[in-house]
Amino acid sequence: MPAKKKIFAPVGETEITRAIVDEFTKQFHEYVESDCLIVGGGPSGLMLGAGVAKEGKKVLIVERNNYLGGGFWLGGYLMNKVTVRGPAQEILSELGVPFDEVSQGLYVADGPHACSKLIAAACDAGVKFANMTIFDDVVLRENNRVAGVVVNWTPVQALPRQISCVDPVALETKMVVDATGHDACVVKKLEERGLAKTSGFGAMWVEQSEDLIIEHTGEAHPGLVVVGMAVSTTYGLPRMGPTFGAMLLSGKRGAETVLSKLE
Ligand code: 48H
Repeated sequence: MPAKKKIFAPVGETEITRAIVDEFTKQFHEYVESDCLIVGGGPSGLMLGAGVAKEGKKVLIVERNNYLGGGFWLGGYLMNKVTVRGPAQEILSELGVPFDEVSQGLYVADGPHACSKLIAAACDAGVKFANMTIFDDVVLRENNRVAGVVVNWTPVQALPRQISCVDPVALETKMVVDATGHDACVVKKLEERGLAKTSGFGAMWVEQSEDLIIEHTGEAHPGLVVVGMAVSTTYGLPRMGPTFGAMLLSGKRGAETVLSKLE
């Protein structure tokens, strides 16, 4: 039954499909080369991306899921209150996330609010995203410098082997960032090739782990910066459990490292 009165612009299916395909292709074409390519769109990757893109650099985040934010939506234990220890509440303030101080130096915010503000900050800074895209391998150049990543569509991985022989594609960049959390996928790929060593994250000890992560955030291999939980996995540092201050500050520290390398 036709509508009595048309409210929406007279645009049909063909134009909608072409808009998606053309705009996606235009962006993908442009971001085949970037200044900084971050693998993983969790809190550390988003913070790093926002910090680098804010300085006018071309930043792409590759994320295997269809959503961004990683573990930041939930605080822990399937409960969506996120905690940070001081001074990380200053970042929540910068992002415009409301929070309460529940005891001296311990701050709590709503996960969805904190996560969506952080995603918005990355988008506002100009970060672009390739989601449903999974890291597969590194591109190596002279002296084994990491010069890009090899990626595929995430669903390809889920296909049975006989029909999943879909070759991946490569994206070149000036700096790669491993922000893949506990998996530390990029560092582990270098380890597979005998170029790095990971130790696996250690047992929980919040009062040590967060400082250690910030201390170890930085270039782990020429062309590769490691941030967030991937730092713990790389260097065998204790885990911190359901608190996110080190993820935010590690992303911020990682952005400074990337910017200094891009100089
Ligand atoms: C593309 C990938 C791939 C891949 C993974 O897990 P995250 O939230 O990571 P961080 O380091 O920013 O934050 C960690 C925090 O959420 C956490 O879990 C804490 C603090 N735990 C403490 C503890 O003691 O356990 O995000 C990583 C992102 C996710 O979105 C993944 O989907 C994505 O990386 N990712 N993307 N290709 N191969 N692997």
